[in-house]
Order: sequence, then C-alpha cells, then structure tokens
Amino acid sequence: MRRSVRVGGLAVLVAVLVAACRPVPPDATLRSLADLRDGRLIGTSVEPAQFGRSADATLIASQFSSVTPENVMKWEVVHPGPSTWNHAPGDAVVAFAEEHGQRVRGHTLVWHRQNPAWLTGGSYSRDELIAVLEDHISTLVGRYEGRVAQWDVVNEAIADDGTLRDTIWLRGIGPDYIRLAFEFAHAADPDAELFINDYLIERGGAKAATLLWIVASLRAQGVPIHGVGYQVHALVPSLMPTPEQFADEMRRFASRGMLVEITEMDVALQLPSDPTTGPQQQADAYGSAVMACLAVRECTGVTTWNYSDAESWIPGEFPGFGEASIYDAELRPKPAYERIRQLLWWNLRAR
Ligand code: 9MR
Repeated sequence: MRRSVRVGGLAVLVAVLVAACRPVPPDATLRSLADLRDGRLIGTSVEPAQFGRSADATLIASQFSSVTPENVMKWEVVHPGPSTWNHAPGDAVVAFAEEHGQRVRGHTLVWHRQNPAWLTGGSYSRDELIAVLEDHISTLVGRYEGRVAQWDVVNEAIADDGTLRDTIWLRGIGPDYIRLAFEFAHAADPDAELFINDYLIERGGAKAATLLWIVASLRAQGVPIHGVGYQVHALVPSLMPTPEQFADEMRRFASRGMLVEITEMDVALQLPSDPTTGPQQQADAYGSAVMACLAVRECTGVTTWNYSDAESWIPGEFPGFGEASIYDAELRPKPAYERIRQLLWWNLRAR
C-alpha cells in the first residue's frame, strides 16, 4: 500500500516535471494556466467602459479569472450624496464577471481618498459617523452578498512611518473604525473574505510591523478579518524584495490564519525607458511577486492594477514614469506577461 502510494506519487512528479519542461503552450492564457496548475487566481482592475471595447473585453475575459473595480465601488462614485447611490457601474462589473466566470474583489469600503465632499466636509458626532459608515458598508456589501468574494474593507490605514494614518475615520471615530468596518462588512455578507489592504508592506519595516499588530489584535478579539492585500506598486530599478523575502513576509500573516493576496500590482518604468533593460527588469519584478505568491499556500491570487499602459493610472500621478502594465498601449503583451505565463506553467503545485 505504502509502496504504491510512493510509486503513484513518483508518477505524478514525473508527469508534472515532463509537463513543466515543455514550452508554455503558445495560446494558453494567464487564466487557463493559473486554473490548470492550482486554482490560484490571476486578476486585473477594470472600469466598465472597457467592456464596451471588444479587444479589451475579450482580453479581460480570456486572460483573467478575477476582476477588481478600479474606481466604481469607491465612495465618491457609488455614494455621491448622503442618500444617493450610483450602483450601475458596479453592477456592470459584477455582471461582466458573472458572465465570464470571474471572481470579483470589491474595492474599497474605507479609505482616505476618493471620498465625496458631503462626507469629508460634513460635521458628524462619533456616533453619527459610525452610522454613516455602517449604512455605506451594509448597503454596498449587502447588495452584492454572495457575488463579491473578497472585499478590501480597510485601505491604506497605516502611514509611511508606521503610525495610524490621520484620516476622517481616525479623527471622527478613533482607531476602532477598523474593527467596526470589518464587523459591518461581515454582518452584510458572512461568507465574504475580508481584507486589509496596503502598500509598501512587502519588504517588512514599520508599516508591516503595525499591520501585524493590528491583525493580531483584531483576531484576538474575534473580529472577522481574513486577509492581507499587498498592493505592490513598484518602481524599476526596484526595491522589490526577493521572492523568498516576500514569501516570508506573507507567511508572517499566513501563520496567524490570514489569507494573503497581491491585490494591485504594477511596475512603473522611468521614462524614456531603456528598451532592453526596462522590460526585463519589469518582468523580473512582476516575476518576483508571482513566485512569492505561488510559494505561499495561503496566497489566493495576483491582481495587476490596470492591464494595459493605455489604462494606467501611473503617468497621471507620477509624471515621468509609466509603461507599468503587462500589456502595452496597443494591447501587445510585454516580457512581463510572458514571465507570468512561464511561472504559472512551471509552478509545481506548491499547495
Ligand atoms: O487607479 C486608481 C486611479 O484611477 C485613481 O485616480 C486613484 C485616485 O486615488 O486611485 C487609483 O487606485 C488606487 C487604489 O484604489 C488604491 N491603491 C492605490 C491605487 C493607485 O493610486
């Protein structure tokens, strides 16, 4: 019995190695490779306007198994007046995902940016602001109960020096707003996986230390927090951690019972980019993150923030930088795209 298990295991290993030695099938998409290997998801951020352009819609549907609304579920879009809601764009994202068998990551319920003036300019008592927060979260999460699998509940709550970020939420409610947001989201959809999402936490340091403390204390109180999102907006030449460092960082959270996910990856180049080294360095950076995710059992997927340079937010916020996506502005795949395909193909079921 034991012997046949061993022989069976060897046969599987040989089959996997043989498969891995073959070149990546030329027409295998990112999502088909991710599905084939171990069910980890590969995602992108989207805007509903993209679904109306057939080349973009085809690419999003065929290459990605998860979508994140880039902007349309943020307060300023979805909740433009105290009792006014604009659900149509978010509904369009969820409908597209359902049509194409994709997971949706909801983004984002509590943030310091892209908030409407009625909220930022309002004057609320603590109890009133808590009521506003509860109404927002229960309406939005409740609307998509069972249809949005993961939510970025709290986004970028930690300042670069590791202190809690000074926001309307911290000022108006106190540090408890984090716990309350998770509890409101859980009440609205008990099955949704609830994430805290941040940037510059992939290399450890002050922000990651504070995050670990927040996660540990929330879990000790029984608060329904399930995952940590790593944004990974990288610049090249990059301070990207090695895959081993990044994976170790993720494991510090995974070992406390958390899921992890790379939620917003892009790798900006300084312009004009070097046509030889730029795309290779960029492929290395995307590759490091994908390898780290593949090495950690609890990593549920990798989402790129914008799939093409035509859509990228980078030039608008960081003049002089760009070309950050895995497809160029004409939707031609770059070396980073091919690197991710290879890594998914080579991945030997690390789970
Ligand atoms: O990609 C988003 C861009 O279109 C918006 O103008 C910008 C405004 O704040 O937000 C961008 O998305 C952010 C995401 O929601 C949270 N992490 C950082 C992302 C890039 O700024």
